[in-house]
Amino acid sequence: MSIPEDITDEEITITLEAVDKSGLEAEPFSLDATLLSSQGQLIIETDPDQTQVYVNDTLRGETPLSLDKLLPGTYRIRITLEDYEEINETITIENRAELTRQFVLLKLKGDLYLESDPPGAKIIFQGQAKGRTPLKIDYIDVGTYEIAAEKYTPDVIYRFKGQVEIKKGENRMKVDLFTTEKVPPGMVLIPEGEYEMGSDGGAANENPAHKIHLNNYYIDKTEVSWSEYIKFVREQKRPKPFYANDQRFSGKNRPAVGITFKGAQEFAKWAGKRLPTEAEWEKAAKGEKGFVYPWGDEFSLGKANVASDSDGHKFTAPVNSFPRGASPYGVLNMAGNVWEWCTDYYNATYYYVSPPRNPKGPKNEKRHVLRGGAWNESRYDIRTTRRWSYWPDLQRNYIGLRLVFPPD
Ligand SMILES: [Ca+2]
Repeated sequence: MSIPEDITDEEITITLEAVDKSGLEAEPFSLDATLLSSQGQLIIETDPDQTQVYVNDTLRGETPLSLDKLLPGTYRIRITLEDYEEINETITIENRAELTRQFVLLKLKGDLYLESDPPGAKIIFQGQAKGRTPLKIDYIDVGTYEIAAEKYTPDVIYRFKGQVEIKKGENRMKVDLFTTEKVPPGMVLIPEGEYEMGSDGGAANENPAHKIHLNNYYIDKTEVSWSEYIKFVREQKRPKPFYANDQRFSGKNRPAVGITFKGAQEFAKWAGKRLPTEAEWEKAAKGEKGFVYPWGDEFSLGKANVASDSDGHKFTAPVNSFPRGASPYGVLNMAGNVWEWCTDYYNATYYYVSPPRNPKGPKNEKRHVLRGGAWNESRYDIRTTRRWSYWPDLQRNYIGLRLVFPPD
């Protein structure tokens, strides 16, 4: 008998029967023989799966893949997946071997070179700040990414938002900072960076001193004056605030007082700005060196409006007074004159749990933060780290506000 050469099954069974030719009755007997083919099996698994597997340049399917009935020999295996490094491997299949091979595919990488017009823009790649242009970001998985850029100058904010596709190797992108926002007049840029908030001395609620990183923002150089606030009141047809008619506090260039927290927020919205966070307020007041008073570490009469007539003001002073008491950024009356609303809720121990970047205050408290002291306070209460708080709906003649930009 012959066995066909193209057997493809793993085994075949041949039955042989013997016949006695002598004519005598004899017990027939049979013999079972099993012929095993010499084919092997190769199982290919990959991470990630659904890769395409070529065997000797012929596409055989996607992983996980079982290649059966391979004759013994050497095979060229190529594994491909878009955006991944290709794998090329030679695999030898032995007689009747059952072989499982696993492969990990590596993502293709690219480098991104960024420039911008104007240069010096902060790049935010997938939500993370990466540095300033010109900038190189190394070894990025190929793919499409969100990219944003911003540049703050004293008068204008430049912004960009878009996507970048990273291909293998070198990628170049010129970011056109096409969206511009004009900074409202009378505001000062507080540059992005770290400062020390709070104090290890002072009152318990000022503890501990801790490092805070803030993004760029602008803050009003002066407290909001009656002339600005009355404009808002007229435009919105609101009742005129009580103290606007009180001679002790009235006058176009004096700070608006008796403003509730809600009133302050509504004014801010109308002005296209917002109230500062407590952290923003304090940095603008004390500078990167962390002065006790906006102008330095020593109190001195004549640099702020406090509870003393010898500074020239029994009640509120004009918002542009005391230029010698300006903070390192040139912000006026951060000590004395009026307490200023901050957007944060107040919690005496918040500094122990505050996040290190752009903190926004605790949640679910009742009072809001006030900072800076007022015309009726002592030198202790006008320190840059001094914290106070108030219920949001009360109107007091020693509470006013100043605002920051941009609103979000
Ligand atoms: Ca005074």
